[in-house]
Amino acid sequence: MSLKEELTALKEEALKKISEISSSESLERIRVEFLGKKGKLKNILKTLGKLEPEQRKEIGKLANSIKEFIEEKLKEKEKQLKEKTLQEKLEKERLDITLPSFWHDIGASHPVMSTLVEISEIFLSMGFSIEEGPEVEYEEYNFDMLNIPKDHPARDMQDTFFLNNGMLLRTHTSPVQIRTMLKNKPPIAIIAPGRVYRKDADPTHSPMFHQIEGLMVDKDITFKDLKGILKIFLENIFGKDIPIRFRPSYFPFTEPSAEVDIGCTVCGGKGCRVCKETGWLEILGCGMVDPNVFEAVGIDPDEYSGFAFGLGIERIAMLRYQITDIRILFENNMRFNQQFKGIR
Ligand code: 2NL
Repeated sequence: MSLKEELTALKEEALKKISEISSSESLERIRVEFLGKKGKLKNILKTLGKLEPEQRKEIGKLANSIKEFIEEKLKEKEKQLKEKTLQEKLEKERLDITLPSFWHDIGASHPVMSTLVEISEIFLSMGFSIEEGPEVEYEEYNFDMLNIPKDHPARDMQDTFFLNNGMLLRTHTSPVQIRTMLKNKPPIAIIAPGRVYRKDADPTHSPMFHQIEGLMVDKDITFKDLKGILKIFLENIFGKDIPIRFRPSYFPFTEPSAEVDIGCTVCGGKGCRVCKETGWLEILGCGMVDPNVFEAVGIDPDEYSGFAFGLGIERIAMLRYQITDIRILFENNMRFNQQFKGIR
């Protein structure tokens, strides 16, 4: 056999063997068999030196192209093998995502949140909209513009969380109403629900609690509007026959101001521990927006009037669900939260 014939036969043999490869180990073995230092190609070329220069050049060229051809085929095979291995792996590790998962607890809405949502829905049904604002506030928005004097005890270090940048954690959601009045012209009818912060901690006070404040501003809003709206609200949440009374009170940001009581839901007005034998429960504070507040936000108090009110959500939730210690609301014990699932 001539060298040329030997090379062509080698090419055929390699092609056949490569096509039969089924693993990366045998691929490596075949590579060494044909292209290795002591491989078949090298073996054939041993006698190359005995040839005429002209022939040597020709055979050399042929040998080179066969080497490249085999390398190319090996590379192709390697790619096929990798693809095959991946497919096998994917097939073997297939996940059935339709299988049911492990059993786990189903959550329940927190009593404070279900109370907040229920109160919000009553006001939304009367045409109020919801406004929100930041919990870190300016002293101006939280106190000054609400006509709360610089020496007012509520500003005291003992009551307010002051931050070292001159700001504070809002002590009520009133700054949301201030921001709304700065931003929008009357008519305004909004509620502002959210977290508020005061340095207070005992069975009925938590340093973080939730409030809803309400504000209505337009021409000719009167105390009658305030009474009517609050009556609808209280009857919706505590029942159509709930006794309601307005008591004169004082807030720096309203004039006149009132506190609103309902007949004790525990004893029905006879007197008990919860109502401290008075037969009444304090539910919210309210009043007509003080002219100084209107002036601070650029609303003309001779042209417009309005009412505002504020209530603590935890207090209402505690009355509704007969909870006596506020702190249990913030333990986030699932067995506690589960008890109020679906209770209205
Ligand atoms: C309470 C009393 C109240 C307000 C909050 C308010 C807001 C603006 C102007 C005037 Cl921007 N008033 N809010 C008014 C009266 C009472 O809250 O006992 N809250 C728990």
